[in-house]
Amino acid sequence: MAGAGRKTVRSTCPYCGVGCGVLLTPQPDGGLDVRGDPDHPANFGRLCSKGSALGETVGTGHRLLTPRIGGREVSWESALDTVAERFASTIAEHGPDSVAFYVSGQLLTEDYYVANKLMKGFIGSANIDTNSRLCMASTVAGHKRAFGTDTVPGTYEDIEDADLVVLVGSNLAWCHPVLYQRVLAARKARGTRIIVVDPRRTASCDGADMHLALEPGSDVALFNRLLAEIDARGAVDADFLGNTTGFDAALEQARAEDGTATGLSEAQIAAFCTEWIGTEKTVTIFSQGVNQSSSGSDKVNAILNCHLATGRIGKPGCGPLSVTGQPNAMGGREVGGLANMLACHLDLENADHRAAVREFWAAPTVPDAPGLKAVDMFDAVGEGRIKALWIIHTNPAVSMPDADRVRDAITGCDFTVVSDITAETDTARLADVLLPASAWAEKDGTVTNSDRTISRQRAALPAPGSARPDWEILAEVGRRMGWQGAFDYQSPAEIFREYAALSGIAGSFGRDFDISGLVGEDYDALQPTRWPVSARREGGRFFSDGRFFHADQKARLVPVSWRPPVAKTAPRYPFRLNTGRTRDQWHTMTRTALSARLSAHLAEPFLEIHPADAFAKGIGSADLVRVDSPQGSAILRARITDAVRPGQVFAPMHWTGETAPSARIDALVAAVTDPVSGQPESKASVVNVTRLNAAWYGFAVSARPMTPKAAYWARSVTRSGQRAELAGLDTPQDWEAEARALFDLPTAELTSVTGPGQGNARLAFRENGQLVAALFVSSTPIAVMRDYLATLPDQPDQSLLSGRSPADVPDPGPILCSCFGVGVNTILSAIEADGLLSVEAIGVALQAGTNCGSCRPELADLLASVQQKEAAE
Ligand SMILES: Nc1nc2c(c(=O)[nH]1)N[C@H]1C(S)=C(S)[C@@H](COP(=O)(O)OP(=O)(O)OC[C@H]3O[C@@H](n4cnc5c(=O)[nH]c(N)nc54)[C@H](O)[C@@H]3O)O[C@H]1N2
Ligand SMILES: Nc1nc2c(c(=O)[nH]1)N[C@H]1C(S)=C(S)[C@@H](COP(=O)(O)OP(=O)(O)OC[C@H]3O[C@@H](n4cnc5c(=O)[nH]c(N)nc54)[C@H](O)[C@@H]3O)O[C@H]1N2
Ligand code: SF4
Ligand SMILES: [Mo]
Repeated sequence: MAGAGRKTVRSTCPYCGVGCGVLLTPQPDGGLDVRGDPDHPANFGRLCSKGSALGETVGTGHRLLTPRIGGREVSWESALDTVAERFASTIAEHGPDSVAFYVSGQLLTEDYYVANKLMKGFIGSANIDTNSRLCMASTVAGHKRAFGTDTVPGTYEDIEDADLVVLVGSNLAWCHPVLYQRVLAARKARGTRIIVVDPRRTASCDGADMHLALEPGSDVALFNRLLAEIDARGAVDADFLGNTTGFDAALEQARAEDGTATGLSEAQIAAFCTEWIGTEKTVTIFSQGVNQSSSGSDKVNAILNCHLATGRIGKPGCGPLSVTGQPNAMGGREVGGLANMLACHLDLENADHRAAVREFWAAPTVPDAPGLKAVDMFDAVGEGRIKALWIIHTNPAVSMPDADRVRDAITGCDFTVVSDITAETDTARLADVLLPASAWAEKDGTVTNSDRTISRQRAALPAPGSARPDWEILAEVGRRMGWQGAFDYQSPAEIFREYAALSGIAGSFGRDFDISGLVGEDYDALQPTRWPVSARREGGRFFSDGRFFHADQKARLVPVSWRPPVAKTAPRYPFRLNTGRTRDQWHTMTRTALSARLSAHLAEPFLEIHPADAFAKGIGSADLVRVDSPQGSAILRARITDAVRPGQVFAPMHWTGETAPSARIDALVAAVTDPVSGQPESKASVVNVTRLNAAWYGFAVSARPMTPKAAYWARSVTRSGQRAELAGLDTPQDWEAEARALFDLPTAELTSVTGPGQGNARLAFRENGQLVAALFVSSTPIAVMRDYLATLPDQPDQSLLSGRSPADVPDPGPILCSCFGVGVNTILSAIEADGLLSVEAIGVALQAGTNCGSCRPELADLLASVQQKEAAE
């Protein structure tokens, strides 16, 4: 509870683009109490598992506290001078295009604004790109082609008014959980139907009426069929078509295809078209299954074409809705964070726009050509064309495609600066200069969520050490490079006001993004506000007047045709590799992996593979597999499941050199991009999968951090320390020496049981009589009660060496409900023993699923599997 006298601060969750409001109350012990803000229009008090666990991630143990040069701690003066001097001398010698910034959709708008102003206005290059290139670029390109600007037409409220929600390439249940809860609430209130279009069966399918497991990359073929059917069934809105051009060409192109590329049956396609065409109030939500594709922009336009042809846009309860990934992915688009945009949705290629921005900034120059997009930028770094690089709030050595090559490029760069909150990331370890940034709970600014709502982020905790907010670090460097006046900011409020004023100029050019109405607003008290906010208009939906942002005010239907993914499967690489997210981890895990609760959901990197493929490859259920692509290889745990189709495999994107070095999945992803947006095809690489012939498998728990060195390892935190999965290709001669090195326990007291073979051993270490670490090894994948053991040393340890829980402590199994720590085994036995028939009944009996609700789809799945099993018996 909020401590007496402690001030509660209203802020925003720093994870996904739903943009939930949070109430933050600092605790006497330095911790933070985090609640959902009941008054925030995105979540009305709800939080998902990640938001609920935010309080567990604000510790300072892992934080970078002081600037470093070459690994040595230095003063801010020295670090900032070095950065400014090196950038200035590189520019003097090699020109402005020899430097680059690579930034992030998690930066606050004010940070982003300063970075963009520094690069585009003062350094005079457009070489600033962002991880949003890997995320939202195809949507931006699709929106601009169709609407003339990057405008999200609808709002979250449209979901509540919809009769049909189509999720295309979106695992909303895991990636935008609070929005998914809003979809489910609509379903309960008005019977809204849900269709999921995804090659893989996901948690979002559990509540769905229809799941179309289309061929990877074939969305254009599906929506082209839909467009042809819309016409054939007389569903075109002829009046609305008057607000558009390009219908005939788009239709002709659509008709040239028959939908076979989707791999779906005629009956499935017909059923989909009937639902879609027959339901006026349809919202099509799309995300990375659409964007992260070599035909991503075309996929976006194929969807927009159908909404434009039926006039289902700009009206309550219908429209296309691209859900943004990062908390400020939308703000980054507004502020011009991409290499081919100017601030406030102004166009870099437009001379009038450039002149206006230049005058407003009193800038020496504004480049007239787009800068390098992410993949090209790191190519240029690798080739030595970029000689000074500043990476802010992103971890490209893990998250970029062809990640080993990107890692090598950064390593080889003459001068790399990294701003991060921790030194323990794959990218930060490569920096020449490392700058400590304040984290979300320590800084002030604004973010924009998926439905254009701008919310304040407010500081609730002091920044540890000498960490400083990103905008301030950037402004310091700008001043040191000689532009005192332009970067003389004292507060984020000042930056926001300047930005809002610039947007007024954009508004006068007829651009959509205009928040000039907020110039005089009290920044500290700013309430969640949906843009635009100007004398011309406020909030609401766009396009209800049928007017768009092309010069003729008409929208464009864009003729598109299906193209398969660029990488082709072949006998050497017979599987299609899909990648994405899990429920409780955020990207490269630098924050979510600090929470024992979140880490318990899926504690290891894995590869989903179909049972038939696993059988054919001789892969058993707990086996490790080696995954090879033309770019790189990985070792992952096999998860045999028919959620993926034969010939396809899926792996999460989260694990890193810090958490599981053999599982950096982007090392396997080819750096092919969409020709229009430059967005990488992160979901359609080709790989081979083989069973890993490990000599030994291990499981370790320790009260302290471990330093594993095996061919395969994955570590995660537990309530009382760390746990790790291990496997090696050669059996060590001396298990005791191995274990002492792993645990860094040279002298602790040892109890050990060594099995008959070299590959079997159980070792437990004590200090002062207290159990501090244990290692279990076996020549086959081992079945120990991991979740029980992970509670060490909280638990009595008499049965530790047996690897089983004592009779009176049942093994809860893998944790499903992270809020209340309820495991699969506990739920299964309650379902069976108490005859629970619904997710609600499980909630009443065990509390599972009753807080954030993120695990409700998995609970439903578990119930269904028990019911199926019972039906079969
Ligand atoms: N828990 C969690 N939530 C997050 C994040 C996180 O890291 N963790 N990250 C946030 C960010 S930045 C983003 S961008 C969003 C992403 O949110 P989502 O896009 O929902 O997440 P992904 O898992 O990347 O991909 C979505 C789905 O696309 C499917 N897919 C793959 N290929 C195709 C295809 O060709 N067609 C179609 N139709 N589908 C395909 C995949 O099987 C996958 O289920 O999530 C945000 N929310
Ligand atoms: N294979 C595959 N690859 C993908 C994707 C995929 O689906 N599949 N998805 C792509 C997408 S959509 C995205 S958005 C990217 C995400 O990929 P990244 O952006 O690389 O991942 P994050 O872990 O979010 O990195 C954020 C970094 O910022 C640091 N940080 C946290 N707070 C602050 C702060 O306040 N200031 C500063 N300066 N640093 C801070 C964190 O410690 C962390 O190192 O991954 C992309 N890569
Ligand atoms: S849905 Fe979850 S991760 Fe996304 S903003 Fe809300 S609480 Fe944060
Ligand atoms: Mo993203």
